[in-house]
Amino acid sequence: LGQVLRPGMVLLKKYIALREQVKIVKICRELGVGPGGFYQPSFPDGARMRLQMMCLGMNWDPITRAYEEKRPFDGSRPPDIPYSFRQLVERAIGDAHELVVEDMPLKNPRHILPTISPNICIVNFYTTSGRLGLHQDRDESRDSLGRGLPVVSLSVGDSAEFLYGDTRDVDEAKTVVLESGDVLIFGGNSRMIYHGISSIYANSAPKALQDEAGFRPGRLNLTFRQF
Ligand code: MD5
Ligand code: FE
Repeated sequence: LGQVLRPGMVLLKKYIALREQVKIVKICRELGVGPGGFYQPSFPDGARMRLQMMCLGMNWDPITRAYEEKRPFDGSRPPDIPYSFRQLVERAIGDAHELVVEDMPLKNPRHILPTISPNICIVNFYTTSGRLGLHQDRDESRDSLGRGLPVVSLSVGDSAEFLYGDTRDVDEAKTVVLESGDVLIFGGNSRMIYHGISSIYANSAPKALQDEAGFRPGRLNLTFRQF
C-alpha cells in the first residue's frame, strides 16, 4: 500500500510491521540515553527546537549545519546506525521503485531514487506539542543535476500532520498525515521541497508500542541520508 505523492516523493503506508516498530523504539531508547543520545537542539538564533534530536553514524549540527565526527557541545561520538535500520531502508527504496516505475514508466527508477548507503540517521522525537517549521534539507550531497540523493523517513508512534510544498509559504503547502509505520522517501524533483511538521495527534500511536516497548506519548522520526 503506497503512493507517489509527487514525482520522486513516495509514501509507503503502514510499511513497517508493528513488531519491527517495537524493535525500533527499543533501540532508539537504548541509544538515546547513552553518549551521543537525545538532546534539545537550538536554532542559529538561539531559539530552542521543539523536538529532541539524536544523530547516528555522524553528527549533524543544526546551528552550524555541519556534518562531523563528534558533537561539538559534549564531544560525544554518535552511535553507529544499526544494521537492521540499514536493511529496512534498502528494502523500502526497492519497494518504492515499483511505484516510481508505475508513475514514470519511461524513467529508470534507480535514477529517480538511487539506493543510498546512509552515513547519517537523524532521529527526532516530538512530544505531542512538538513541531518543525517549513524548511529545506540542503546539507547533503547532490547528483550531477544538483539534486540530492534521496532521504528516507520512518515514522513511529503518534501520527503527525506533515506539510510540504514548493515555497516557504505554509498556506500553499499540502498536508499529509504520517502514521506509525509509514515510510516517506524523497528523491528526484522532490528532494529540495519545503517540508515540516505542523502538529502531532495525541493518543494516536499503536497501543502495542506502549505495552511492549514502554513508548511514551509522542512521535519518533528517523531520517536516513547520505552526504
Ligand atoms: C520529521 N524531519 O518528521 C521531519 C520530516 C528533518 C525533517 O524534516 O529534516 O529531519 S520527515 C520528512 C523529510 C525528511 C527529510 C527530508 C525531506 C523530508 N525532504 O527532503 O523533503 O521529523
Ligand atoms: Fe527536513
